[in-house]
Amino acid sequence: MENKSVENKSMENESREQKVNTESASERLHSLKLSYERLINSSNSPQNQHNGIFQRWTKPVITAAHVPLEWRYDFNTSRNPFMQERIGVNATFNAGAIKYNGKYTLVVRVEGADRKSFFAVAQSDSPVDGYRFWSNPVLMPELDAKPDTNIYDMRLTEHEDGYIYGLFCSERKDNTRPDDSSAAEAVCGIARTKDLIHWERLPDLVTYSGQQRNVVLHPELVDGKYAFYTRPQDGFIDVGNGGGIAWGLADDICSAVIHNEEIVDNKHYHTINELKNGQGPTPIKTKKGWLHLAHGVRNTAAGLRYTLYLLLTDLNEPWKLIKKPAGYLIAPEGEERVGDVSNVVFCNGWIEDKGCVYIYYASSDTRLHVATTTIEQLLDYCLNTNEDGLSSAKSVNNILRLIEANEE
Ligand code: M1P
Repeated sequence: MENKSVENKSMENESREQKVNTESASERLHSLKLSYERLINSSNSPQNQHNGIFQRWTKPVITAAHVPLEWRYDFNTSRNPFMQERIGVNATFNAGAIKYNGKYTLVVRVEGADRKSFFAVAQSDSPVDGYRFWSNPVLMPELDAKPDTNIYDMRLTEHEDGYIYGLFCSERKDNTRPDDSSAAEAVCGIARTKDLIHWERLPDLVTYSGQQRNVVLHPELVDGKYAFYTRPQDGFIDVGNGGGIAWGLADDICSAVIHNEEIVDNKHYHTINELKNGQGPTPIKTKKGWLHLAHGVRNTAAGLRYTLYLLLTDLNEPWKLIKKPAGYLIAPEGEERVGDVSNVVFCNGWIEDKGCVYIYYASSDTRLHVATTTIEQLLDYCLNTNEDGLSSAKSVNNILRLIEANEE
């Protein structure tokens, strides 16, 4: 009797499992599609607390879950009876940004579960939510002689020559160290487009200062030349004796060579960019100078910490630093602190639109957020925040002066 009931139970379970399995493929697909649309259509809202300089928004604007289901699932239920994810996406972060055809447009770094990054365009009518990826990711043309292993972190520049340029990091195995399987070299890849669909790949930037990451094209010609923000560095991760955000000119964008790199903003002992720094997005032209967003990196017992900071450079001589507020503008906070590479905020895209500024920053190499501000607020911050006095005593003096002023 007991045996019979055990047998019945197991038959019941079996038939339930079969039902679950046959139903689940189509049901799962249906519910995946519903939750995907719910995610894309969900609205965002600003955080209540802010510092008067910028405002964070509550939800990330793009996450791995925003990547279209068609890129990840085989929708055919007989080929995919469990409706398994066939191609995994690990993260969506570090996006270039422009307003294109009236839409807020991001060229997102999508990183697969296989650790390969690629670019994909996501657009919205709203700067803060509703981002939807175009139907296909970008198939970036490769250079015949030097195919990329991994490409990432595109900076978009709408150049006065009429093209939209995408400068990005192209990473390849460092063949001078064949025995070290993690030895890599980073160079600046250059591509241009008019529609963000068809990309013309140009030769990689040539510099004579080691490896290059975080290279950005200035939007205007300077003395008839293409101007770049670079970051000379000795190794793939370590900048070594190099480092600092630099400036260099190239005669021709179709075979860009920079002979001299002049430092615009150096790394400095006991600051947020003690270890290294790098230009973020393309600078924004304002009445008071060029506004730059950059990242600064310092080492800690818990690993590297990446924060974002602002700079103002001269309107006519953009390589000359005129203001640099002390410390960071944005540091990783709350959930932003956790991810694939924790304690990181990174930004390579912002959009200025009628005086408003949308800062698309990624957290911990995992997801993309937005913070909102205005040109007026950012200039006020740049022009009226103390510069780093480089000692505790100078920092305390700044506080004492503020207390005194408040007593007047
Ligand atoms: O992991 C944090 C960042 O590290 C690199 O930036 P940098 O060259 O300044 O060290 C980049 O790989 C960047 O993509 C990444 O977010």
